[in-house]
Amino acid sequence: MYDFIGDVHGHAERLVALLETMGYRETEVGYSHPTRKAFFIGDLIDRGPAQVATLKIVKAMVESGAAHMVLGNHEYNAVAWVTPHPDKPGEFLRNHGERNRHQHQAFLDQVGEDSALHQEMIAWFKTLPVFIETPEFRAIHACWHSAYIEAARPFLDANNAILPEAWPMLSEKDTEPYHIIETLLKGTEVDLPEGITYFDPDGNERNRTRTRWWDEQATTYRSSGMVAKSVEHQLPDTPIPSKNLLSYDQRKLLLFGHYWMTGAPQALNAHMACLDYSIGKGTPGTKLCAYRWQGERQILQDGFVWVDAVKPAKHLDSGELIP
Ligand SMILES: [Mn+2]
Repeated sequence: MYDFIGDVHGHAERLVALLETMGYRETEVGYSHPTRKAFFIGDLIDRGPAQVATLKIVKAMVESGAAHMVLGNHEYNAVAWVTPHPDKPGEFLRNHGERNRHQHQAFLDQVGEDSALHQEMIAWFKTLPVFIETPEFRAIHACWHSAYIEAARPFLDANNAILPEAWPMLSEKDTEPYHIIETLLKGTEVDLPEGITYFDPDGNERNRTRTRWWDEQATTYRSSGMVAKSVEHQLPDTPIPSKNLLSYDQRKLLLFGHYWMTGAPQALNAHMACLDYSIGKGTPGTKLCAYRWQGERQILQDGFVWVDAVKPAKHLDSGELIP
């Protein structure tokens, strides 16, 4: 049985707290549980304070057989960042512009850009599967849609890891392969109707929005669009063309991450749970969340466990009771 763990984003100390809460203990080959396995849903890196420690914990668990992991968009981007563009000398599959560097700088600083450790982690990221499916469940970082899963298969090896020769194709913007991997690892986006734009809270004018692809009731730009509450009213409350709406077939449990959920962890519906509770922000109220699966065919509220991003001033690890 598996304990699915959401996006960690470099919060190693909180990861250890979560693992210990769930009964995992450190052994000479890393953390493990006597009867269960951990299952990381991607995005170990970027943003947080202890990304190398996070990688070392999880990589040891995967290598010892104590855990599985699927590729997150941040690990995908990390590989594309270091992979030379085959046709453009001096360039990389992910461009090194200001915005991309800013998003990745904490990782580069912590791991040491081009260090042996950096290369070791990149080599490991390349082995991670894009998705894992068993007879009972499916796991992917951002979005499961059967047609996209099938379309991705020619780019994947027998373990569902990206084939070495497929990386350049998947990174070529405005192509079908790029759209496929973007959807699986980064989720869905939709263009607003012709001529319609909105301004995000930073004042940037935008003509696209991410969508809540898992919510079958959300069929308009406003109800499905993922924008800050304060600007939601700018989105038209008109239907999104059905060809742009993805839906999940609900045939198996689906565990994913990526979406910066807030509040108390809970199922999205009977078969779907997003386990990213925004620890990447590291602010009070954000959480590192897991779902402890016991073989059930529907998501149970009792299955959610979590630790807060911000460690309480006093806690019970030492056995000391708070008066
Ligand atoms: Mn993500």
